[in-house]
Amino acid sequence: MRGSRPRGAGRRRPPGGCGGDTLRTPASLAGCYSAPRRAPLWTCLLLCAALRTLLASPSNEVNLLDSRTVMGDLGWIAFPKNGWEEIGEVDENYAPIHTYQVCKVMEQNQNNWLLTSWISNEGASRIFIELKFTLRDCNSLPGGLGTCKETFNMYYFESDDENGRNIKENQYIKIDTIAADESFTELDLGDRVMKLNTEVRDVGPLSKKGFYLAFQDVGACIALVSVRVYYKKCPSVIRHLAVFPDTITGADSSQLLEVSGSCVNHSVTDEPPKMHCSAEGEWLVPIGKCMCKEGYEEKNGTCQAPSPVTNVKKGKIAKNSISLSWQEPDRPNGIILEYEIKYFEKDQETSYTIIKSKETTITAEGLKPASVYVFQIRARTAAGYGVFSRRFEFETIPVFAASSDQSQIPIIAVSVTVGVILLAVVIGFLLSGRRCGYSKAKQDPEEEKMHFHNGHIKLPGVRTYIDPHTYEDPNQAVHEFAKEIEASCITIERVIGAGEFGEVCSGRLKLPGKRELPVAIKTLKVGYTEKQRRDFLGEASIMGQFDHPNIIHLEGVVTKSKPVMIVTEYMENGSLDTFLKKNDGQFTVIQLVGMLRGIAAGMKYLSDMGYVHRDLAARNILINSNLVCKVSDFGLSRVLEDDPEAAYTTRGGKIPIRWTAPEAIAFRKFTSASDVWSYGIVMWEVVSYGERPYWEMTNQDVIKAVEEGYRLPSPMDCPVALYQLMLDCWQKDRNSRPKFDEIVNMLDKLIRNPSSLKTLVNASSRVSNLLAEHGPLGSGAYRSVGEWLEAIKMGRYTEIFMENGYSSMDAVAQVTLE
Ligand code: L87
Repeated sequence: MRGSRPRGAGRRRPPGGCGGDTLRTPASLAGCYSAPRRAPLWTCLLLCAALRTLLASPSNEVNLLDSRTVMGDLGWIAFPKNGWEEIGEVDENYAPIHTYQVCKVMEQNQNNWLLTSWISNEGASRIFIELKFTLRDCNSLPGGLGTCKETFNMYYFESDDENGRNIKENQYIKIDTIAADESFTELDLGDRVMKLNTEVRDVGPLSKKGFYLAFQDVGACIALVSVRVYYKKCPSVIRHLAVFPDTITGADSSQLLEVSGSCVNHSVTDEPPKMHCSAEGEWLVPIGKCMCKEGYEEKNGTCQAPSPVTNVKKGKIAKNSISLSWQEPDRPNGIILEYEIKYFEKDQETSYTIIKSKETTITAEGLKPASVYVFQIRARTAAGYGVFSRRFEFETIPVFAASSDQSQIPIIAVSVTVGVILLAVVIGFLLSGRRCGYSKAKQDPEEEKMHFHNGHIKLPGVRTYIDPHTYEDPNQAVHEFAKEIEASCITIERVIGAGEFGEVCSGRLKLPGKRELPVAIKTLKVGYTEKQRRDFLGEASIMGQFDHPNIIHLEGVVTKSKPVMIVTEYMENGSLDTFLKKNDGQFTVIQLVGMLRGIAAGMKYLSDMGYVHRDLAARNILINSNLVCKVSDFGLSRVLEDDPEAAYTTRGGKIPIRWTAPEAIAFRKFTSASDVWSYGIVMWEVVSYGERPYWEMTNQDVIKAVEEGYRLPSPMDCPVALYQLMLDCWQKDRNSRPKFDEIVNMLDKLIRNPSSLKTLVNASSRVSNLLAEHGPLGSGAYRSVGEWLEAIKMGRYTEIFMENGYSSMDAVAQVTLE
């Protein structure tokens, strides 16, 4: 490591007026003095301290220049010649240490320039410059106070090649004045403290191939210990089975670059995966994912084919033949199309035979008697071949040993039985085909698809949600869509919540041949009624039909033993409302928009499937450690019974009033458009970090206020674009509300162009703790624009409104926030 190399010392005296100081040597730094040529003590101390504080650059920083690692001459130029000077130090390996210093604090009118050599920007358009330096405090310099300065200036000049160095001073562009007060390492020198400062500045956008840096001293006492120039990149990663390449960050310090990932080998996607590279070199807001192709399994960010065959048994062995049988691999990862059996005589591997078989048995014939044969088997799925099994060795019998022909009898018997079964299957298939045909004639095409689902035939590309109620037997529905898990595969660790049916726990799931997974588990408490069990498992029947990165993933159900359980992936950060309350004010707007984007994408998927959620609220969103939000809580009739927020309406329905669209409250018109209304409330909850919608107003007051056209006011520090989207979701006319795909597109646009999020709803126009009169803008309540403006203490603007054509409340109602 660079920082651990003990540095030697140079031979010069400290610059200018510093020479008279004598400093004591801390014992811990004694190692500095084993060097071949000695530097002044203070320089050595600084360098040792510098080295101790220098850490390797983070992986998202790419150095364009690091003065500490340049072995030869740096090639920097000082003018005038008696200004900046390089301390000709070397370390114990005689490698130069490039420290520049100047200390003309006693002389008037200093203008000392130090020019670097040309630095290529390697295609980056924003670069960072990290300086490590010491600056003497003028008070510590005897007699220097009059002219002494405590700052220096840094400049740059862009040029495509190395021919631009001899330009005039005034052609350099100033980056900043650097002072020594922000970040420093204190060096305890016994009787005094020396400060090694670190300052970082950034420059951009750059448009040429490279640049020069220049340091101007106007009379300070400086030692420039190191200069590191770098750019930032988002380092290549694999997320959700997509490879994202090394990406140089954008030119603008708030820019997010949208980067497309490419699916790893043997994986595919229907939503191209994307991520955003921030100016800080961090990957943000992952969107979409790739999935292993049928036949492949995800493992450490890659997809692999079927696992090897393990269990190979010998059958009948004769003098010229060996029969084998085996079991399907533990993880076939698809339908096994055939097996390939490779065999050869032991120690004769160069000459082998391959047999292909669709069965899990073969007989290798034409073998030599009394010889050992080596067998290896591999499976093939649509994805290709898996790896060969380990070697299995079997020996043929000698010529004179008998082999009974009786053994053929069971084989014939088995063949006949298999034949009869096959015939029965074919007849059954034909009969079921006739039933399908009959149904077809009666049903419309949409139902036909559903019918095919019910008939276990999956049509690719058709993603229509099936209401588990359509099943006569709910147990059939749950097993149609959810895997049965053996209770012994689950370890329950702790209780993390309570639901209407029982506790919610965290734990681990270890399925045979799979890696152990952290999971969440909903349990059905003992003493349940048959209806409760049906409703409880109904949620699993619904969830099991969904496969989307923003929908909580069902691992399976336990129904064959008690307690009955629903097992899902584990979301480390729990419910979104609690998580936001706990982390009030801690996220960037982009992070919040990323959360909202995820929820909208999940809801788009649900609405495309024809599923209406009815209880979309931050408490029903789960969030994982990557801040990915997933829609949760699916149910049939029980949905709302499970939700403590749900209240009985006058018509006897149980509805979470604050989250529900007026038409759903009034006449139970639940649609994806009413889910959009709830989505708007979730947006409000997210931006206000888990605040309760309509605070402590009663449900009755909320219904009344919303009916009268009042809407929640903008949360604090809310970008106008987000509040406008909320208001759009809360349009009274449900057909005027945006659709979820439009919401996703809108949020994507905002993420791509973060400056669009900079305009916040003006604090004065935010009606704190009062409901904003949006929609009709209170038009019902006020007869004229003047009356309305007076009421909101804006009467002085009446004339301006009139002059600009807003003379009626109807005209005013058309004004959007934009
Ligand atoms: O921290 C958590 N991580 N909590 C609190 C959870 C989780 C989780 O993964 N709470 C649940 N998780 N639930 C139940 C309430 C959801 C709003 C679920 C996962 C869940 C389960 C276990 C089954 C079906 C639906 C959701």
